[in-house]
Amino acid sequence: MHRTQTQVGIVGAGPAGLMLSHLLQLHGIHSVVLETRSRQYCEERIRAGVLEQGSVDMLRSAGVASRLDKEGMRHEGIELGLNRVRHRIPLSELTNGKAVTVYGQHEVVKDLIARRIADRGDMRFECGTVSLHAIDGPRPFLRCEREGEADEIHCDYIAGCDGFHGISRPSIPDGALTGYERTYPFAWLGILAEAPPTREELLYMYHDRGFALYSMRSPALTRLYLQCRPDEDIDDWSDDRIWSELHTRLGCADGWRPQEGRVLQKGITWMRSYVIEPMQYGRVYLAGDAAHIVPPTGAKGMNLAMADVRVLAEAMRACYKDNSSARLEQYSAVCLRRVWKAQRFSWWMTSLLHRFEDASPFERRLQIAELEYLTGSRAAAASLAENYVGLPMEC
Ligand code: RFL
Ligand code: PHB
Repeated sequence: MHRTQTQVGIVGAGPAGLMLSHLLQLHGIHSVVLETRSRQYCEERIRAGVLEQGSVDMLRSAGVASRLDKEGMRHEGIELGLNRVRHRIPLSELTNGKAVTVYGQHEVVKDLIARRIADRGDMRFECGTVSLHAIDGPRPFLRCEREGEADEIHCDYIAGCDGFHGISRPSIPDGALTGYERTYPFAWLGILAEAPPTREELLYMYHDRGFALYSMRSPALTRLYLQCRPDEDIDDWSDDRIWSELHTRLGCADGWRPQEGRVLQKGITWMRSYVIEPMQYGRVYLAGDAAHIVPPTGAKGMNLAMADVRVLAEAMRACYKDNSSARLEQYSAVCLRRVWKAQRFSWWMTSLLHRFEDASPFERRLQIAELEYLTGSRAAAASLAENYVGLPMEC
């Protein structure tokens, strides 16, 4: 058995785990990152695409935004579509110049891995089965086991950054935490297409047949989503069927419709809202999807992960450098304030834009009325804009 001593043991090399490890390094705090998947898998997994203003600022001030600044696409507005007509929400105009940046999550992950390697950080991919031990005592440790070989990482703290299906949250004793959950009666079928975007901004479309989203990844790649049943089989969706449905739902009265291209990836994503409280037990601190999931409609998941680790890194700095554990004790309470606001916004955007099969005719009319209010009232649009670009970090 091999034994390593570190200050913070981090489970998971997604945006949360990698960013935390980088921020800790900037504070002179040592960490080890354990990841079950390969580096290539982490760098190629297509997921989120929209960075809030605060996440961009944070990546910049942490010195990991040089490629983001070159390749990221700053968007100063989004479009909402209703009855085949688009309405622009001028995000920047409504938020004193704030904007979002379209830059793939896997690109953020690539940039962070490259920086951790340059800084000689201890990151272990394909590390085998990870388990957490002695988490309610002063000397917790992580164990990873592969082909009979075991490694133990002894640390002061464990950061559970291993996503919704990770091992950190289930390692906490039953009854210690409370989960709040909502599932939605639909999913998203997403594709990545080799087609240059023909709109400058994202288009969120309400349609009688279900929601559709037009997004992008680069000047050559379009990302599109369709609301579908949660039990849908991806094999039932040929590329032709997907494009035909995208044309029906996204096609606008002025003749615009998405440009087709080779489908490079397709998959189905379920929709869930979930929060665990508190986000900490003993010496384990949960961050990102390990502690909360939002439906992707508000584009908040990766941004919340970034906000969590910012609070955690700062709390750990205060602990090691100022000898004060007050911020660490406040970690969960501080994060949850933001998490619940993002939950509210994501739930609201989801409810506003999707087709609910069991909605009564009255409820459908209300949904349309709300969309019309939003696209016709500056006050209503300002609230959407404020949340979409991201609430202030201290919120
Ligand atoms: P991740 O990215 O899931 O990373 C967790 C890492 O932990 C590893 N892992 C383990 N490692 C060791 N031991 C174990 N036992 C482990 N179990 C798991 C995993 O392999 C993985 O590498 O969590 P993190 O870092 O908290 O980041 C969260 C984000 O990934 C997530 O919130 C976003 O992708 C959500 N999301 C969006 N967020 C946005 O901010 N803006 C968006 O536009 C946006 N769009 C989306 C999205 C998520 C989507 N899907 C696929 C769920 C669009 C979609 C379709
Ligand atoms: C994406 O580009 O993947 C994306 C954009 C906006 C969302 C969700 C996903 O709300």
